Amino acid sequence: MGLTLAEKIIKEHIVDGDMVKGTDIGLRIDQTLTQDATGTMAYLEFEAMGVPRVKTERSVAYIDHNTLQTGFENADDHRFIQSVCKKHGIYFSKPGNGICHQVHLERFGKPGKTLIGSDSHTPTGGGIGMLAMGAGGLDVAVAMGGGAYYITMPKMVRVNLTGKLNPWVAAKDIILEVLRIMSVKGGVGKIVEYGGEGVKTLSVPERATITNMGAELGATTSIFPSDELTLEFLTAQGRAEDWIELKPDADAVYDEVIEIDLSTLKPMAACPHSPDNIKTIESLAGQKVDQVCIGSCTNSSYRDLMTVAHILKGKTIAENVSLAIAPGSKQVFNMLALNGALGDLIAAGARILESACGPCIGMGQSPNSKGISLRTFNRNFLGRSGTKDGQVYLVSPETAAASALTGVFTDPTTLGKGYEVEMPEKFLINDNMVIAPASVEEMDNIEVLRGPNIKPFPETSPLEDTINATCALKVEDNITTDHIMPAGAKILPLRSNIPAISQHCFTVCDPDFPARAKSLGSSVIVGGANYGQGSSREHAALAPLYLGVKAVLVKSFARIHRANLINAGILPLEFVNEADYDKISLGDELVLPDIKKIVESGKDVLIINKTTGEDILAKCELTDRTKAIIIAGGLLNYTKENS
Ligand code: MIC
Ligand code: SF4
Repeated sequence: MGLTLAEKIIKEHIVDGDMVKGTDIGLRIDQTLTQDATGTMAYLEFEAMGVPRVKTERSVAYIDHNTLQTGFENADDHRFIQSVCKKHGIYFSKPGNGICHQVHLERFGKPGKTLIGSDSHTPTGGGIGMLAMGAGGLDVAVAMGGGAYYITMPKMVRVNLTGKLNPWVAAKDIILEVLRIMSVKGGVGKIVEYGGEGVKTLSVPERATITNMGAELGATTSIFPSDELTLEFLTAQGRAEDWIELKPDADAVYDEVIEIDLSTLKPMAACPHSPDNIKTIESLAGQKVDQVCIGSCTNSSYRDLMTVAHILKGKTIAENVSLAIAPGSKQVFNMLALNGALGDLIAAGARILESACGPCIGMGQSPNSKGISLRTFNRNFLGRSGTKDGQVYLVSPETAAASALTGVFTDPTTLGKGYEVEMPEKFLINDNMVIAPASVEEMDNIEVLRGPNIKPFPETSPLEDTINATCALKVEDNITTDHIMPAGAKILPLRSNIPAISQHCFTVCDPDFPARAKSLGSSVIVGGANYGQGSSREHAALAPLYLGVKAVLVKSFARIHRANLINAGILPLEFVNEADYDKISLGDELVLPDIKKIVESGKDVLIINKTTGEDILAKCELTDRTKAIIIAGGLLNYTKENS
C-alpha cells in the first residue's frame, strides 16, 4: 500500500511505536523553533534538563511577540533568551528580524525535515513540505535535548485542489473554505495534505498561508508537496541545495478526501468570533469598517504586501479607516523599501509597524469600542484584539486593502483587472540579525543573563493516591487558550513569571477564578468540547497548575493543550457520557478515589460528586509513556527520572 506525503516523512523519523493510526508514535525532530512569549519558559525547562548543547540539526529562537517594551520585562526576557542561545548552540533571531514562521520559511525550513515549534502556527513550514508541528515549550525543550516528540499517529485527509483561483481570490480564501467545510474541531487527530492539479498554481507563500491556518482546524499539521515551485522559492532564497522532491505515492490511501475547485471560490471572511464562522464578502459588502490590519504569520509575505501596495498605489485610504501594516520579516520590509512599494503604502495612509506579531497578539492597535476590524490574521477569538467588544473579521490581503480604500466591506473582485505579483528571482538575503551560537570551546564562558521577572518553573508533585478537589470553574464548548491564559500587551510581559501571570488565568470568563482556585488549594475545571483550542502556550496549563488545578474534565480536548496538561502533570479527563457534564456545578466537592491505581490500570475514572451524591465516569486515555509522565507529576520530573 502506498504512503501519503506525511506518512513518508513520519516513516523516516519514527523512533518509537508503529505507524498505526490512533496509537502514539515518537518522532526524531530535526529542527526546532521558539518565539519569545513561549521561549523563556522553554529555555528555563531546557536548562533544568541539564543538556549542555542542543542535539538538533538546527534550533532557532525568534523574538517577535513581546516587542512592545513598556517596562523592563520583555527586554529582560529577550536578553535571557539571547544569552541562553549563545551558550547552548541555538541561533537567535533578533527583534526586528521578523515573525518566526515567516523567517523560518525564508531562511531555515527544509522539505522532508521535521520541525516542532513552541507556537501553534509552526505548520507554516508545511508550505515547503516540512512536517512542522506546534508543541508546548517543554516538548520543544525535550526535542532540543535529543528526545523524541510524541504525537498520536494521525488520520490522513487529502484536500484535492483543481482549477485555478479567479483574479483577486486568494490563498486565504482557500483555507477559509476548508475551515467552512471542516470547522475548528474538524482537523483534530488528522494531517491535512494538499494535492491535485491546483497545487502548481500556488506559490510557496500562498501554500504557507494555507498550512499556517490549518492550525485553526485543530489539525496536527498540514502539508504541501515539494515541487518545482518549492525549488524556485528555495533557489531565490539562495538555498537550492536544501530542496528535495516530495510527493505522495500514487496509490496512497486517505481517510477522507475533500474536493475544492479553486475556480468556484469567492473572497470570504471568518466572522466574529470564530475562524470557522465563514461568510462571503459579497454578503457583507457595504458594511462600515473602522480598522484594517495587514500582516501576521498568515499573510505578511512579499507576495501579499506587494499585492496590497499595488491596490493602494496612488490612492488614499477612507477617512473612517485606520490601516496598520506589519511586514512579516526584515527581508520583506527591506525589499518593499528598496523597490518603492513601502512608499506607496505610506503615501496611501498606512501606519507601518515593525516586523512582528503586533496587533495579532494584542500588542497594540486594539480597535475602538465595538470597532469592526478587518484583519489578514488567523484568529478572531473574543477579546484577543485587546478590545472586548471588538468585532474581528479574518480576510485576505486583497479584501483588506480594497476595504481600506472604500471604508466598507468590499469584494476585491470589483477591482477589475487582476494582478499577479512577479516573484523575485533572488530575495534580498541579509542574515545579519541572526546571531550564531558560541563554539563548543567558548560556550562554557557564556554567562546567562536573568532579570528579576524571570521566575523558575513551578514545582510539580507526583500524582496523589486519591484526589479531593472542588469544581472551581465550569465553562462551555470551544474554550480557547486566549480564555484560559489571555495575552495582550499587559499580560504577555509576565510570560516568564508564572505566579504573576496566574492572576490573569480565566479572568475573561470569571474574574474571581484565580483567587478562588488558589484558596481552594485543590480543584477541578469542567469544560465542554474542543477545550483548549488555539495557542500552544503551556502557560494555559502552568497557571492552572500553580493555582492548584489537579484535573480538567471536559467533553473533548484540543491536541496541543491536552499534551501541555499532561506535561504539567494535570489529569486530562473526558466524560464517558457527555450528558454527565450537567451533573457537576461550580463549587461541587469531588473525590477521585484510588486515582493513581486507576491511571496505572487504564480503567475509566470514577468521580464521586459529594455535593449531589452522584457518580460520574471519565476516560483517561493515556499511553504507557503519558501514564508515567502523569504519575511522575509532569514531563520535567519524568525526563529527570529517566535520564
Ligand atoms: C497565538 O497566535 O496565539 C500565539 C501567541 O502565537 C501562540 C503562542 C503564545 O501564546 O505565545 C500560539 O499560537 O501558539
Ligand atoms: Fe504571531 Fe499572530 Fe502568528 Fe501567533 S498567529 S505567531 S501571534 S503572528
